[in-house]
Amino acid sequence: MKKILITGFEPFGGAAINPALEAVKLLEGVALNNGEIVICQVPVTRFKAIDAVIEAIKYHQPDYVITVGQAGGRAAITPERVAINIDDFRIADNEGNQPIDQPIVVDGPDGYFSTLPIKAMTQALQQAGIPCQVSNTAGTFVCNHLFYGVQHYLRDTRIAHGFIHIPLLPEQAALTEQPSMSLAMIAEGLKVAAQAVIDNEQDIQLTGGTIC
Ligand code: PCA
Repeated sequence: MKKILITGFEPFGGAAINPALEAVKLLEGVALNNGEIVICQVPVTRFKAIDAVIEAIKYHQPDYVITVGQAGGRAAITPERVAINIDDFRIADNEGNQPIDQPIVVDGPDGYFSTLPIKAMTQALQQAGIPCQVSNTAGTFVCNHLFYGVQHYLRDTRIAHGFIHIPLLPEQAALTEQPSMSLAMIAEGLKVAAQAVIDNEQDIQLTGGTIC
């Protein structure tokens, strides 16, 4: 029986909700084939986000960790390929921090790849009828910060970790032309992704690149 920790960010940038937190709340205690989901809530702050997830890892002792955040403008659920060692915040975090070009870990490696089977996750969601694409950038805000920091913390362990960005909810996008996805589909997508992690020790070969 595998334990998978799925974390969700709190609202940020003045918003009232974050679909990541709403979806993760729906997944608390959900049973998978050969697995179960535990969750944790994460503040959108440069100096607290990583520690919140580390505390949850210590408490739950999971086999796998999926960190989840909102990505306005994206039309699909997007497992991230890589985290980079840079904080360059276009807006302030929830405690007013707005670093420009600061390393997340001084003298840390430039980047960490996801250690989750991102192609298998992507294919599983697509086969379930849920829009999903590999993403090759998690940005330079708190989501990338958390992805990098947790990957750094777990670098010498057997615990696999990766980050997934999700679209806005329809109610968040209602007054705009931005794409959105229902909360039910986002939650189902994260559950399918978690099952794919448990089912795929090795990743599969699937095109996930882009041409600029
Ligand atoms: N999305 C932001 C931070 C929190 C969240 O849910 C990001 O993509 O960095």
